[in-house]
Amino acid sequence: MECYLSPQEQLLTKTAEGIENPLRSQDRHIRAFKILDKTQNLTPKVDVQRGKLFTEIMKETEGEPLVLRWAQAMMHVAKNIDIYIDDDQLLVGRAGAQGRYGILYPELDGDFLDLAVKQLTTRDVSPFIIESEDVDIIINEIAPFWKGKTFHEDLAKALPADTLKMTYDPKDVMLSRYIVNETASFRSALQWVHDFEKVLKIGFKGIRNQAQEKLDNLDIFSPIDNCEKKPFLTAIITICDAICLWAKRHSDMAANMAISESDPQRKAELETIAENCAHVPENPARNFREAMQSQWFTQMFSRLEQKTGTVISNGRMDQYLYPFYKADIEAGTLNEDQATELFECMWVAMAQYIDLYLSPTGGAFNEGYAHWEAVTVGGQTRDGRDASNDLTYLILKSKREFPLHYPDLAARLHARAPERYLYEIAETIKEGSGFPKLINDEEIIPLHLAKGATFEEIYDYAVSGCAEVRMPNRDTYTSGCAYINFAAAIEMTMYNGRMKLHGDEVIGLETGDPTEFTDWDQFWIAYLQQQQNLIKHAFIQQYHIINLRNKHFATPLGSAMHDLCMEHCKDLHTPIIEGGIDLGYFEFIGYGTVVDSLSAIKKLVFEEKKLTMKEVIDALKVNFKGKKDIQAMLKNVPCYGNNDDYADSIAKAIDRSAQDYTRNYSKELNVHLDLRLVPFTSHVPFGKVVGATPNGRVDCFPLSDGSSASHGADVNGPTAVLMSNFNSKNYDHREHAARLLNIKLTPGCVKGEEGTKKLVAFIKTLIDLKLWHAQFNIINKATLLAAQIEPERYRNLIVRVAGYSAYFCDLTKDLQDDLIARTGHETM
Ligand code: 8X3
Repeated sequence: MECYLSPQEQLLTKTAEGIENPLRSQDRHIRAFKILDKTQNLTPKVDVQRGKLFTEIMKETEGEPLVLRWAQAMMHVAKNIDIYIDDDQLLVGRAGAQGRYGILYPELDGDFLDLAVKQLTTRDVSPFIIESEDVDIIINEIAPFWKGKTFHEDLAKALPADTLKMTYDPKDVMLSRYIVNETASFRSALQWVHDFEKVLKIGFKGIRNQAQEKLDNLDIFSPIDNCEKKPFLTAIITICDAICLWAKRHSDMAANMAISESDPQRKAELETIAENCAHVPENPARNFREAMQSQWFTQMFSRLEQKTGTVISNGRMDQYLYPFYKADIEAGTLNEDQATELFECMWVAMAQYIDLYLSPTGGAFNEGYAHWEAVTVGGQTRDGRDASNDLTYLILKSKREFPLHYPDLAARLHARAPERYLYEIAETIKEGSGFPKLINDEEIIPLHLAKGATFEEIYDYAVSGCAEVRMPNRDTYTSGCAYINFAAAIEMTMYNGRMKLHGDEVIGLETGDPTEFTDWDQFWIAYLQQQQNLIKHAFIQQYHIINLRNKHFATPLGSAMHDLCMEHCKDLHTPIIEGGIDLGYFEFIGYGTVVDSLSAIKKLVFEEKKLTMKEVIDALKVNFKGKKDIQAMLKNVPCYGNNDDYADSIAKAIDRSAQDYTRNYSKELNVHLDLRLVPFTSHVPFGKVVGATPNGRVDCFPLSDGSSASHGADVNGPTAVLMSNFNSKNYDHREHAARLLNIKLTPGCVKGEEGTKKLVAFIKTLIDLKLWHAQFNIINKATLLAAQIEPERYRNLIVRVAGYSAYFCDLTKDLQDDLIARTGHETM
């Protein structure tokens, strides 16, 4: 059979044959390709400077208000960190060394530093290079200060024993159990989008002036004003000065380089860089180039300030940059190609910052050097009109033409999205590297209105993470959330509170010996009790995380850009900020695995009585060895992902029960702690701790991901997958958030104009069904298998992983196999 290749596959094939990509020589792309060629395949380096400089001030300032210490530390960083102006680059500002690099945030989980310096260079997941003198700095100057002071250690101490044993190995809290997995200790906040528009409009000078005015008007007799507001406002002034100083250092450097530059073109570029960096981000941007530079400085200084999940997202770039773009185009000072070149300079700079995880668990959650600074395009304006514009299309085009896994492009969808927009999205998806991901206004807007947002705020949302969204001046920071292994709840139901991996240790609830259950209801109730118990421990974790968080983290830069923080003089890490909405989550991992397992038990054991419970358990215990007939029967039941009401109604009931829990208990934590189905790559390590499951899945195999079907279980085509997602949602509840949906199609399935039309129709169905998110891998299985055998030839193959894309060859074999095992639909 003919194997039709996606444009990405065609390009890889041609490159391997020595045929050059013609786009490389086009004016708008030459520069970015040059930078990319120099950096793309480098193993990332650890840069210790941020960790070292930050620690120096933290040592000196113990006892002072945290927000002030943080701002002082950032001033120290701004003054002393090495700065760079890379060859060919038009945008400047790096958080670390040249090439691909990661930086240290020892305040989070620096207790892993000793381990990390030993393992980083050789670990399977996302290895890093680290120089021996930097190892010395870590061991002698950074790690000793943080011992006993990190957030991770404090959290482990705070957790009650029964929650601890779900979270970490009680004997060694460095080891995660992957049952109820906290993620807060490897990110100080989940993810974020700054109000970049504010920076472009008033500059940090404007924000500083606001803080100064407030400071001047404090009540000198008020203890709150003295003890809380004064340090906060002083920190805001310090951080505004720090970022401006850092930018000015770049300006001086560019001006000096220009003096000695002999190439007239580069000399002029350096002079422009010097001029731009002298003006922004301190002042309002005067043109498109300055707006891009201002945004990029803000983004990178924010990276230096702290680890905000893996993501400081770029927000709605096609909206806040558009006035600058339009004015420059009309004035004739910018053309489309120059704007494209600037965007691509940003994309290649973005790709060089790698989110470095010290803890092995953090690494396992984020395979493939994951980070995904989403750029949001499209959607609706603040007053509900279609928002697409020339920049929307320019960014989509850059994504089709420039082969890179950054930025993580997110396209907002809505019921009145123009045909051209949907068509260009479909064409971009067909390119095959997983962009853009689709985010649906029709689900997100009403849901956030129900959670308290105004129309104006939520119409202006931006994508912040894999699939999450933020309202930059209404949302408040959200802690990293708990990832719950619900396939473990199935095991606990099968083994009366125990898990195969942990032998006789009672980990869950002793809900009874299932071989004694006489009807489905007994089994179902036992499962729900296990599910509820795991959620309970997630909420207990979250309680402690919320209470500990602002003792460990402050974000003066993030707070400076947030209206509510500035109004109330409170750091963004404050648990409750008046007027804010704290949208937190707990994560359901293994949805498809659980639904199909329950479906198999219900049908085969209790309804059709083709198997006894003992036969199922015996087969699971031996990992189906010699029991292939039973495994086949277990797989051959109604499964989630096929628009089959039998399975989908189980899925809906599980979803409802989890939402009922949060409906009852979120309020007392003052956050919306909602049900979410977004796994990153956690379904792989979570699978490793779960033995064979009643859906026929073997020991340690990855769980199903997000709200996708189990591997190979979806046999009725991709629209049936959408329908199962729709069927299983409880639209009368508001206690849910993102569902990440991976769809894998063969390139032949969407071939040609006909294929584009089919894909547009598919997207329209998704909008109609009010599904939150979907993303695509358009690839042949043969390509993935070939890339495993000949990685050098496929070094630049990009695949959609979780809420991000990555180089296939940067993934572990387990994750590669997981991607290969997902159903690749051949027809739509
Ligand atoms: C990606 C996953 O947990 O950072 O969005 O939100 S998380």
